[in-house]
Amino acid sequence: MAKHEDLPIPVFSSLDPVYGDGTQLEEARLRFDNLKAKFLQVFGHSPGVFARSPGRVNLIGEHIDYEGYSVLPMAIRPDTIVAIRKHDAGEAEHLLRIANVNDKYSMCTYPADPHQEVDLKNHKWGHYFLCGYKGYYEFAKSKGQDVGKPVGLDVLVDGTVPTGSGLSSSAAFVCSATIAIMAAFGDNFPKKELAQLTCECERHIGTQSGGMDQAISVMAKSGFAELIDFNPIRATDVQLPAGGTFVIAHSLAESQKAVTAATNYNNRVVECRLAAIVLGIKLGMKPQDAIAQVKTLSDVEGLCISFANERNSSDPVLAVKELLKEEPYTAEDIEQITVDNLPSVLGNSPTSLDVLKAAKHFKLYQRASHVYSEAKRVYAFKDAVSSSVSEEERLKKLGDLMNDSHYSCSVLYECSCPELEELVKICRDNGALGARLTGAGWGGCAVALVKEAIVPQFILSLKDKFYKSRIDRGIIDKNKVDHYVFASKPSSGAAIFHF
Ligand code: NG1
Ligand code: MG
Repeated sequence: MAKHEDLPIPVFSSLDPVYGDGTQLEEARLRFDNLKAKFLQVFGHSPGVFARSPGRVNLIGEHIDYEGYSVLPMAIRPDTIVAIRKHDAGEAEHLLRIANVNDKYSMCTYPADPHQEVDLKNHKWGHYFLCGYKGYYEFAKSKGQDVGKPVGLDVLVDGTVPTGSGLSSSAAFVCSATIAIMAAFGDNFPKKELAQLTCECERHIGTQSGGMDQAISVMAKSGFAELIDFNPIRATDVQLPAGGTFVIAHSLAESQKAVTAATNYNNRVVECRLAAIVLGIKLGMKPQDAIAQVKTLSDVEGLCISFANERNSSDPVLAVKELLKEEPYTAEDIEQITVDNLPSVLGNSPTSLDVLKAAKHFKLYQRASHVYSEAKRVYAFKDAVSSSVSEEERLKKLGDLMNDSHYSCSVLYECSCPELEELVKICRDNGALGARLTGAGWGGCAVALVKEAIVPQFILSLKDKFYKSRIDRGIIDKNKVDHYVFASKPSSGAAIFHF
């Protein structure tokens, strides 16, 4: 039997295989009917095909995917649906017209040119579609496929993943866009190739992303979280203990990663890269070799472990503690070690140069300690899920690991914010076995592990202790609070619909 990740994206002619039955199916029907009607109204034609891809919540393994380490997310119900129609070669207009069912997002128009650059200085929501468009052409070309002359595309988008929430609205959009384009061209690729492709697509937006979000959005299976490995991308099913539920709660601080990349997300990617190179040199590599060969902390893990072994330990963090200094490094400090200037060390990539411009110093010790310890927690979490102790003990262990992960994100990686700290504390004070920020952080959501039996009471407590004061202050609408705090079971991955 073919492995799950080798299969193409499933193609359906009805909604129930993805949206199940009951109210969820009813809601999905309304969304698709609305998409069809609005598509006709905006473009004067019906859409040819639809693609959907879900958001995700990361249970553990934060800010380590881009360092090559495995992570453990699950897909959630909120998703993005893209309706698309490819123009015929003869049609006069060669434009990508990207509209949204939500009036907040006005139509974005681009030339139908796969080689255009994404205008990073002028961020627009439609840029995420362009990421998928460029990526599809690059991929098709690399496979030697003849996709003909670029033609116009009409596109209508309906997303229910809250933006800037750490639930990967961006990947849900990039994946559904790429898959819709692929389907409009009559193609279908294996999931693992799409996971890799969509990860590369999203980098066109200017974030030096790892591949977690796209991998889970493309490869998720209903009922399972997935352990995602990289190089090569692979997903292993993880069946969570039945007595626990994950509750997702929004801190209401929006984290606009594409806009703040130079000081937040990409800054951390650069710090990890520099930490890895410095470690490599301290562990005996020649500076020019370390610069050429070391890209991530996982690249020097072997050296760190050998160092630890000589001290009767197997923990790579020991090398970090002994070889890196706790005080932040200045650029000059690092350049003395690398014997080369930082722009050149980082290959003069434009997004890295933006980071260097914005950074005062670099916290190599803290970032490397987080990455190595978080990578271990992912495996400890996976082992705890399948261990033979009682469910009670398993849930407690999972909760403890989530709490440790949050501490590390907050103190060592500094990607939390006051609203998330408040929310995580409220979760723990009201019965959560563990709670942590999820996604990139600096705002967005927390995820809490809660015993199934107390979920309704737990959500009520959060509404009372966190959301009520925000409703009173007019920050959110009373009727929408269920969008900001909800329990979620693992949902299914991307799909194509032809009706
Ligand atoms: P969010 O914040 O959900 O977009 C981001 C990255 C992930 C991962 C996490 C941190 C993108 C598309 N996603 O997720 O790859 O690095 O942060 O663990 O950049
Ligand atoms: Mg994102």
